[in-house]
Amino acid sequence: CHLICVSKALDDAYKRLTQSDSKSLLKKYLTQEIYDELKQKQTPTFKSTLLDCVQSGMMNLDSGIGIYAPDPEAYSVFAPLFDPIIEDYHMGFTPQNSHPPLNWGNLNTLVNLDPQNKYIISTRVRCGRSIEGYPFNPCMSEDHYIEIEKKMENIFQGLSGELEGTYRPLTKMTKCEQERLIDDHYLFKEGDRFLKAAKACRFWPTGRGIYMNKNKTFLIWVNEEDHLRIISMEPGGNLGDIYRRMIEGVKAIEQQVSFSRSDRFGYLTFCPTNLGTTIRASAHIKVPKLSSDKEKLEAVAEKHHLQVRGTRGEHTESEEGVYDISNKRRLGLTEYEALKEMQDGILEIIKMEDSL
Ligand code: ADP
Ligand code: CIR
Repeated sequence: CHLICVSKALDDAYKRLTQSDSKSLLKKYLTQEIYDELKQKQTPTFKSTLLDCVQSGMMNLDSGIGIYAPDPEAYSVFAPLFDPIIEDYHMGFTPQNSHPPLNWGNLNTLVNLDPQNKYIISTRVRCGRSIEGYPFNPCMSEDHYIEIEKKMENIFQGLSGELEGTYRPLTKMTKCEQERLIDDHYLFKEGDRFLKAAKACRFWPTGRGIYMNKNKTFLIWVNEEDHLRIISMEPGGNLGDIYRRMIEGVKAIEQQVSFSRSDRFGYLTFCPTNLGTTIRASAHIKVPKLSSDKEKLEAVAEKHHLQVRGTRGEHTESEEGVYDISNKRRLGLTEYEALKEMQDGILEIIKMEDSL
């Protein structure tokens, strides 16, 4: 009965998608042939269906991607759909490719992107990690959320030096405190409709929270889109130092807990855009001349494999001319190469702005 209901809901949603003018990668790659091949399939352990993968993109026709993996097995069971989407987003990572081993690289080659503090307001590097033995959001029980949070609270108590800080669970924060932290770009927002439709916000706010060091330059998000988001950020453009701090954090956590990693996809994440290195290195940057024409900014960014987001993150608009510009691909290249791609592109953008 469950499968018949799923099948009907899926058929209806697929029809709406095909008739829409959605620009998502989901619409581009979910052909009738692939749809027919996958619509009866389920993952072996968690019994996730095609509907579980695509419901966010089908409910939000303005999605850029439109698909999430409800559990790690979904990447292989629904490979005929995930593979072309992954290849498109990560620019040529084909089913024959494998993600390289972890390589943080030589940090001394990463520079201050804006030593005169003319353009860059702040820089942030984040990575995502899933904890081995747990599924992704849509398949997690309330106990899973509580267990992961408890495990992390214990680990946080052992962080020292620059990483030393405090864990704040959402359940013990006022709305006002949360809003303040969101406005200041530290905390994840609540009620993301893309995540909600993907069933990633169940039992909210249970198990969700943020760890922050004293000066809020090192942060860890717990149980938002991924089990962990490990973040380093500070004002200015000192990319090398910001990256170094994130690496220290990752290494400290890794001593206490195992992360899910696959030979083909590297570190596993809920959204296929984050697979591999999972790294997004971003600058909050003001380039008024270059961005006087948004299309021109987008074109320059694309040429350098960068992505432009708004001031409050993905799916938001630019405020007061501030853009969030980051590396787009994270899979099929090393951690260092992802950082270098961001550095080279941002330096080029600054050079262009200077010359205008
Ligand atoms: P993610 O980086 O986790 O993919 P978002 O695009 O939603 O997700 O961004 C999360 C938050 O991080 C948002 O508040 C965003 O404004 C903030 N942010 C991203 N890059 C920077 C930066 N360079 N400086 C300050 N805040 C940033
Ligand atoms: C979309 O398709 O636009 C959303 N599902 C977000 C996709 C990529 N972002 C992400 O992983 N945070």
